[in-house]
Amino acid sequence: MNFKERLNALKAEKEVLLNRSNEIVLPGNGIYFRYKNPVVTAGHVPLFWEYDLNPENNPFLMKRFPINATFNAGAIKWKGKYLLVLRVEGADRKSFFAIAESPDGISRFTFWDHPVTMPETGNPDINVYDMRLTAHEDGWIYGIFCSERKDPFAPKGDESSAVASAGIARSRDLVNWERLPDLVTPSPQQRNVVLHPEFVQGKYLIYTRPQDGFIEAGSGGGIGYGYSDSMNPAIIEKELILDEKRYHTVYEIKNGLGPAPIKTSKGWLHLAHGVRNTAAGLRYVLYLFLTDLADPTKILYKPAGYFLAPEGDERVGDVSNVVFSNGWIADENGNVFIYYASSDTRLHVASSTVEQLIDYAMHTCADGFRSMTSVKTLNNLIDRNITLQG
Ligand code: M1P
Repeated sequence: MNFKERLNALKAEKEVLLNRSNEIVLPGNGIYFRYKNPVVTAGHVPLFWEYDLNPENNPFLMKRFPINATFNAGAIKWKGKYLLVLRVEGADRKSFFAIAESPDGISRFTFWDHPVTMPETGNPDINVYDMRLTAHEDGWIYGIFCSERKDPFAPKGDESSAVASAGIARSRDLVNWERLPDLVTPSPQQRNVVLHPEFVQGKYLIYTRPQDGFIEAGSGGGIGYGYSDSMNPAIIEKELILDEKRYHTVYEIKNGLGPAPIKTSKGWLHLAHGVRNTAAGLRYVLYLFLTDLADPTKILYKPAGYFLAPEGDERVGDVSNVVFSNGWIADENGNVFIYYASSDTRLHVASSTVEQLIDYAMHTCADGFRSMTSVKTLNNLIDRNITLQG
């Protein structure tokens, strides 16, 4: 194939992928529906990102900037479109943010021409990822993300120890971003930091995930929170724990909040990820809980176990056995699109409604933390169903 023939073939292939519809997978579990196809993959990036399209510079039509993966996306409905701020990772392992939009939230996601140019602070980020978007009542759209830098105290020869902090930026149009100072907290490292959309007692409520080291949450007890008078700079003086890690649960090793919570008539819906250890390595699943409307730091309902776990092809990727979510969109009609990535490789959607998610949160049994309590819960259900059948 010559240059022109290959380019035409690549264009045709891209056209098919970008215009592909998506299909609900029936019958579902009553809580949400999965979809047949991932919504964004590395294949979705424009050809003019990966290739130099000038035959004089690139006679073999080689990829000059290969993209490795597109995953962990913040999400927002913006001017009638469903927008994702994806973590795009190049073959060089660096992540950056790029926006893809869709007319219906489940298919035809198309990247904007340019990725986000995120300004740096005086201490440049080495890697940025996992943006949580919050349209705050102060009028700004905030993007809080992980900023990773080399650990300045790493011993000579240690080229992997890193420090994770919460980078903060804000925008009014999602194109121009103002970078603010990184979040300051009592904990040495932070990841999975999320801004609550409303003021609480006149302050910014910020959910945190204190951690001792880059990978290990260590003594960081779970999903935390604190208050800041301002976002410029955002300073939390006292960090408290909202949802702690616990032995023999799906979040025994670590957990972290997903997207900003959704306000409902019954409370704030939260989606989070939990991590447990297995002989095959860490396993990441999603779980859900509901907090008090007046006091979003008080958990009212928390179903036992996971809400969504990796299935089928989702189990395999660059970091296998992982699902991760940092974006969801609640539509005006009550539909909810939950964007989750699988195995740090590609992004999927699941759809539900606020009504179903509240029902799930309020009427699914809480964890009894022992096999015996699980058996009691199951027997209770069986007996009620047998009675029903007469
Ligand atoms: O590889 C799984 C996930 O690991 C990290 O999440 P956490 O801080 O909870 O361990 C993040 O690097 C995330 O991007 C990644 O998906």
